[in-house]
Amino acid sequence: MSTPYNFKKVEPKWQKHWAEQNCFAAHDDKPNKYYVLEMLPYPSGRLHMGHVRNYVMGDVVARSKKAQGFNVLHPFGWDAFGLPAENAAIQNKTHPAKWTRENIQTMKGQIQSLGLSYDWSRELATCEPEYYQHEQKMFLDFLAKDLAYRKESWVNWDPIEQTVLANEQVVDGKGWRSGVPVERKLLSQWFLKTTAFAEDLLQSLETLKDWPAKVTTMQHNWIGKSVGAYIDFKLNDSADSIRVFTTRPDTLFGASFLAISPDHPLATKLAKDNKILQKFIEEFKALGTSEKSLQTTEKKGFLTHLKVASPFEPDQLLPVFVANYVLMDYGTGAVYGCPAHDERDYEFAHKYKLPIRPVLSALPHGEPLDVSKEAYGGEGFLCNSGFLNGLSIEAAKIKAIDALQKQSLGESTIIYRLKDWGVSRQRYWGCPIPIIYCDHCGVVPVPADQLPVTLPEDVTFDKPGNPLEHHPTWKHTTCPKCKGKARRETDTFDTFFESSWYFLRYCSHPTDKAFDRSITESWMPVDQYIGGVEHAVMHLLYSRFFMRALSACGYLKLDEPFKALMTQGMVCHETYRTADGQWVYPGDVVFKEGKAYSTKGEALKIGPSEKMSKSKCNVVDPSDMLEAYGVDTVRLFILSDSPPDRDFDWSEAGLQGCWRYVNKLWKLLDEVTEKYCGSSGGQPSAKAQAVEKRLHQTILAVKQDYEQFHFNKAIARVRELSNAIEDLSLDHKDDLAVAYESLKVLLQLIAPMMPHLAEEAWQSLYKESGFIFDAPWPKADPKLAAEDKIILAVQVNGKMRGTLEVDKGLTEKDLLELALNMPTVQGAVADKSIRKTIVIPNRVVNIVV
Ligand code: ANZ
Ligand code: ZN
Repeated sequence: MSTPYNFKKVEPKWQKHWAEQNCFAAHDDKPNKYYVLEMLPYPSGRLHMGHVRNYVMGDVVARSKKAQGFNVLHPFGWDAFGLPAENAAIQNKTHPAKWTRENIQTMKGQIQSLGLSYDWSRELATCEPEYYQHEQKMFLDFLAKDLAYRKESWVNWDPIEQTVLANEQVVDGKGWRSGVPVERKLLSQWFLKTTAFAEDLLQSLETLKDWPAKVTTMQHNWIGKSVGAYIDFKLNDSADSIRVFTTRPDTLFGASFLAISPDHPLATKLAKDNKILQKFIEEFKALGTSEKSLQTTEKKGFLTHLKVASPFEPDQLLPVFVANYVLMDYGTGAVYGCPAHDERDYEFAHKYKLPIRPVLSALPHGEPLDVSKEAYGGEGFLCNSGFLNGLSIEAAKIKAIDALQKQSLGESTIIYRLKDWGVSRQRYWGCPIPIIYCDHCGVVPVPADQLPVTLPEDVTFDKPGNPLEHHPTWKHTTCPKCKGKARRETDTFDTFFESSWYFLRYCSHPTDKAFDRSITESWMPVDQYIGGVEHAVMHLLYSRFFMRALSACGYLKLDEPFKALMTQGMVCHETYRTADGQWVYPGDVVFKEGKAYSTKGEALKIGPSEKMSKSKCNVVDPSDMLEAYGVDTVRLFILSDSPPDRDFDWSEAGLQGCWRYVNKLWKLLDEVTEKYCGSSGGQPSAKAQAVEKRLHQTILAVKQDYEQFHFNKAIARVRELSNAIEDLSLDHKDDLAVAYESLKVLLQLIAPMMPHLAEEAWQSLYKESGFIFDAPWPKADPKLAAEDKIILAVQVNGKMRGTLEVDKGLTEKDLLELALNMPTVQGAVADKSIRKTIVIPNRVVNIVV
């Protein structure tokens, strides 16, 4: 009697055993280390399918490495600080800490039900002082090494919320929650000096061979190296000059104006006694700080009374504008405009009727290019440019810079688009910045022996702004230096601070320091990191910066935190809408003859598959699926459909297909193991021998599939193999033996993906005493795996005339004879004489007549 697969019993059973036996503990003291990590989640309170996909992939890597004998570190933790907890506090009147800790408990339960092979003894939550105290120390060390500093900077300020908004939180110039126009405000903020490592962060991208090219390209562009020059334009009415940054010093003879940013100190100075300029600057400030909003708004300028001399033609006086397209925090906040060869300058020059002078021609000493319709930004040779005439752009750049340097009017330089990282947030639910302000001593870091600076628990959220600021006592303290009255910094760190080093603490988590250097160095770098491509720049770049900064402070010696990176695609689902546009959840849709209806019978419109999101109701709750189908079916489905880096379409039909397979496989296992009563030592049928061959080929291929994240291919191969086994006659004693042995190996191959079913079959059906992942990984016999037939192309005079399937190892003479026997070949050769034959082993026989 066969027993149906009862996932409701089997899955919790093995999860319990694995946990009790501490199966997934990583061993600091053992060799053969392998570190696999998924990006740590924010504890929002509910697990979604994106999480499931991410963690299941990581688990397959971890389990397959463990089964192959590696000492695997696979930890888990929570990115527990952040704004949603504060919003929840305001809405539901719960404390952020309580809300966060409860969410962690719920989500942990959900994650554990997925049967993931985590070493839970290393779990961490970034909101706990035992974690964040160490980053306060890191900050002090960064300060001492000049890798952290304070400066005034422009921020998006929400006047209602009384807080700084990130660019993404400004929607159409308004605060995302308050809906009132955002102001630009100059605020004193703490920065980490990411730019100190700009060149290294850029160059080292070359070493990240196992990162997706799209991610390294994004970092490359984000760092944005520009080679160019600073040029000083002398003011005609004073000894001062205005310094600009340009990448095109070759076009200097085409300059027709100078433009400075509305945030430029000179603009501020001029605005002091100019109401119109004041208004111009205010309008600009209303734009917000995002680069995008600055690029898309119409270019506008304010003409000042100032004039500057063109460096190579001092008699040429150029007007100076304050222009809204010049950013203060790039280069020097000032540019010279060359309308003929720069699009933005062209638009500006048209508007303000400024000269457009082409200085490039197609050929050396040729006619100037036509710029009557648009700017020309391409290659060419200099003209209208005095001593630069006839030179290529590259040669002219060098010569121009040389001349500028000689006259002390400029110098060559390299600048980066990368900015220092502003880490101050006016928030409660974050790590307090360990700084004290004293009227006598100024800015005083909290001494290391007074750390941690912990968050007060008794805070209220009834007023806008930062609760730490409103707290009656917390910010009042004494100055560590003069012991006088002083104030604490009430800003907290950007939460990317926590996620920049958490992977170090998983390796070792002493109480007195962030991590134990030698243990952490023995695990790092992370061998395989897995997460969303949305972190291509911020998180992944900040982490790379942190390794360099921590190395500079003597914490460890390491540049790159993540050796290999895999960015998984999104989980998508069709959308459903009623005639009046209401979204409908997939669970409330009934299908009849391919058409969708609501449970009330209303016809629905089926929309394309899109990323699962609550706003479109196209989400499927993992808990419902686990409840209905069990973990292994969900795992199998989420791995089987598409390559991991692509988007994945969730469908009930696909899931049911996997459900049927799980049951079919179990039935086969059950039957084979029940019937099997030892091998008779006889000869298996040809069919069974073919199964053996396929088995060895599958062993070889699946190992590679795991290495290359081709889980979908691995599943397809295993399914083919099990189909072939199912096809054998179990009444044939020797074939039954083949089925028995092959299925056992198949279990090992599929165990990383379907761990519960595999474990149950291994121990309950095959009566093995150890865990399946502790058994030696199956080895393929290359001789058995090798195909003994090969297929050759047969050509006459290079033209394809057919193929030959032949045994391996035939001689050239044999092959030729076989080829000449082919009717198509005989037709092509006819009565011509054979002049030459070319045989490329295992590939081609070519007959030349
Ligand atoms: C003169 C010029 C002539 C320029 C020409 C371009 C073409 P990337 O490659 O991004 O570094 N620029 C410099 N600082 C700026 C700022 N703060 N805000 C807006 N634009 C700024 O671009 C460098 C070019 O962007 C610089 O070279 C400058 O315009 C402009 F035919 O100088 B160029
Ligand atoms: Zn003091």
